[in-house]
Amino acid sequence: MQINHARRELTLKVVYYGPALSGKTTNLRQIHARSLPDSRTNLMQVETKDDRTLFFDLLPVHFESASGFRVKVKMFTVPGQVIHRATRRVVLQSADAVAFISDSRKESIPESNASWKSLHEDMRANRLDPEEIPIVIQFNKMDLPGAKTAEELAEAAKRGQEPILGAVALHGQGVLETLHVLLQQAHRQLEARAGINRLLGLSEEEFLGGVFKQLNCSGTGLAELYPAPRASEVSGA
Ligand SMILES: Nc1nc2c(ncn2[C@@H]2O[C@H](COP(=O)(O)OP(=O)(O)OP(=O)(O)O)[C@@H](O)[C@H]2O)c(=O)[nH]1
Ligand SMILES: [Mg+2]
Repeated sequence: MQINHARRELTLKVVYYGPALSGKTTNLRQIHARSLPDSRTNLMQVETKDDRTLFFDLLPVHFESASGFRVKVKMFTVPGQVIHRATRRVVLQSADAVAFISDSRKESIPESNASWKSLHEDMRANRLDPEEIPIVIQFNKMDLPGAKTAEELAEAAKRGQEPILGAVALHGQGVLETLHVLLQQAHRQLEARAGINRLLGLSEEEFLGGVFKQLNCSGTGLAELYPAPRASEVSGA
């Protein structure tokens, strides 16, 4: 987290980490595709070859808090291919929260486990305490044969301390839900660490609302919490 009091700006960084081809870029693409036209920012894909991330992707979301702070949430993906380890470490620097995107097929367990281990090493190398920085796990690709079932995810969630969500990122399922839990955890951690509720007058509800009111949540588990604006509101009429 960066706070610039002079410019009244708060910047938060969340990072999508995980093994190669697990669907990190797909998550960001889906969030971008659901941005409402008035607030849509660019999805930056910095160096991509044959659809593989070579450096990082970045999707920023901005909003103004009632207390007059400009809040920026920057979502990054790391390159998952094993050879890009040094880049992953750089991208992970000063993350406020991490979404670990795993391929839920059983044959992918070895890659997922290796990536999970390397996440913890990369965090420590960046002086990020994995006990402190929130990590949310997404089991993606649940549409494919051999994927973990919802029951197996529930079992895994009981065993570990991190929140676990299932997803089919390719079809947008579970993507906004993962982001919601991720940002909720990020706010709670910043509240515990810096008291941003009192410091900046930014409650969890306002923080999440600031981001999710810019996204079309229809058809997701968040639709009731963040109903789609009426057409007249979108066009500003
Ligand atoms: N069937 C299926 N395919 C998916 C899903 N999510 C992503 N994919 C596909 O998996 C491939 C890899 O997705 P990416 O989002 O590029 O993966 P990545 O994690 O960014 O990969 P790297 O950049 O190499 O680390 C693409 O062909 C996606 O379309 C899903 O939920 N189901
Ligand atoms: Mg990628």
